[in-house]
Amino acid sequence: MAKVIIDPVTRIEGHLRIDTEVSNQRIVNAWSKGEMFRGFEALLKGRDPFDSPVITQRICGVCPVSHAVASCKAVENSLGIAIPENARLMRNLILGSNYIASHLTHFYQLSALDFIQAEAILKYRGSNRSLRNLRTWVEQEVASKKILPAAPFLPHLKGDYPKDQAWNFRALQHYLESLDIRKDAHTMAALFGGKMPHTASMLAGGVTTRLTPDLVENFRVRLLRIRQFIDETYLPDVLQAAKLFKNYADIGSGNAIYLAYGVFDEKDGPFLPGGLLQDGQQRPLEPKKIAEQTFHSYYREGSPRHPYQGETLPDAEKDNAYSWIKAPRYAGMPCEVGPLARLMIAYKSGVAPVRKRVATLLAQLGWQERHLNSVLGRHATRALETSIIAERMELWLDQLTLANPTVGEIPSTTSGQGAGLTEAPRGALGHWLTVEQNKIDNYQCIVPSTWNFSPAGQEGEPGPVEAALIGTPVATGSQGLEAARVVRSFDPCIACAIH
Ligand code: NFE
Repeated sequence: MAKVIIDPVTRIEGHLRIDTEVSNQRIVNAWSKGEMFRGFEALLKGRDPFDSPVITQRICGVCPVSHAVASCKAVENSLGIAIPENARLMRNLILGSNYIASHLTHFYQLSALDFIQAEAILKYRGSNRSLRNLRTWVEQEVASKKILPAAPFLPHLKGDYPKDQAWNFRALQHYLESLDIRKDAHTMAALFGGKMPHTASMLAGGVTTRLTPDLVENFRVRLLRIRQFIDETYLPDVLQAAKLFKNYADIGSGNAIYLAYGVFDEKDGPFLPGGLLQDGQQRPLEPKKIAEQTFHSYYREGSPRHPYQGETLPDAEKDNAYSWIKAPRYAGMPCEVGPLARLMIAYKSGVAPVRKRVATLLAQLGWQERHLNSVLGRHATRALETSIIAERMELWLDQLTLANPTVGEIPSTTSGQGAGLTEAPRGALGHWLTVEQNKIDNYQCIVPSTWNFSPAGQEGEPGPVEAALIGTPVATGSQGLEAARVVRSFDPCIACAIH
């Protein structure tokens, strides 16, 4: 049996190695390996709980806002703190801006090169050009329809890239344009968040940014521009990739057990609801069914633990371990989290804008629902969700009341236990916290990429990405491009996964 190993997996965040075994031109076994330990949970012990949104944001520079939201919610839940309406809306707007920046980066800067013939258009070897010069130069070359000489896009894995040069040029141009749009989304998060990538205004009890008309209008102008790019460029590019790579609507299918915690709080519950979707059946979320296993992870082994009882005790020499990522399970099951899971659950729950947009997407691509469970399905639902959330952000912006408070009362409670469940761009994110006399006694995070990139469980059942890799067809002499496409469709962040 041939082994194909990708180490490190590039164009992702963090340190990931993927091992595969190939037989008869199919992947028959796969191992997802988180290659680093960090230890945020250990360093939180003994700290003031109000410091935790500041500290946990540093888990990641890509999704810091979701860590801030989860952490604020965990502290608020443990100490009985209520937040005002304005704070709820501002958190939605900061988080929504972070989703836009994250999803655009994932498609254009991290994944699109899996679907673009970079060699043909980029043979340029000049190393001293700044990105801005490169952009001007690329635009001129695109306009004059010359074959481009260049890099930072090479080398990459060899494979079946499209010969359609119009697509290759256009996608590259959008790669560059998206950098400015992403910057705008980052700025929007900073307007309400104080700064980015790690916000300064989010704390347990609310958001400290002062609401002013110019702040709101500054945000609105950028949002309108971004919405145009999402709907007229990003979404059409993903649809075009789906048309060029039809086979990837059947490749990378996961175990179809979808989990979401719910996100973007509105008055009557989250805009995108939580739940478990298994065998097409939707069930309400029961957080007590969540437990982390460490059978194949480099942590001292014990029985599966709910995060309130969770511990993080590294053991680098452990037999049978192959990853620094723990293995979260829901009622013992590995679950896929992320935009696909969120939209499937919202779709089955009858969330009107989601139902309508998913139905349109399926019709545009001539897909059945089952095609969503694929490499292209993950890209398509991520792009669609970006559009749906950006549209909803206008409503949240209109609901702000400038004269009302943005921070609530902080009670004098000093002990308690609570959870902060939300959704990061990459999926279900939970922080669990126990406070004793104003000090953190235990803090555990279960992060989206921990779910998706988890190693095998107690019975040897593969983690979600491992399961999605098994069965993937590979070309003779493959360097691993097919596996990389499956892996990147989950948008890995291993810095988060091993926190
Ligand atoms: Ni580091 Fe994150 C998101 C969180 S990780 S990017 O989105 O939480 O899976």
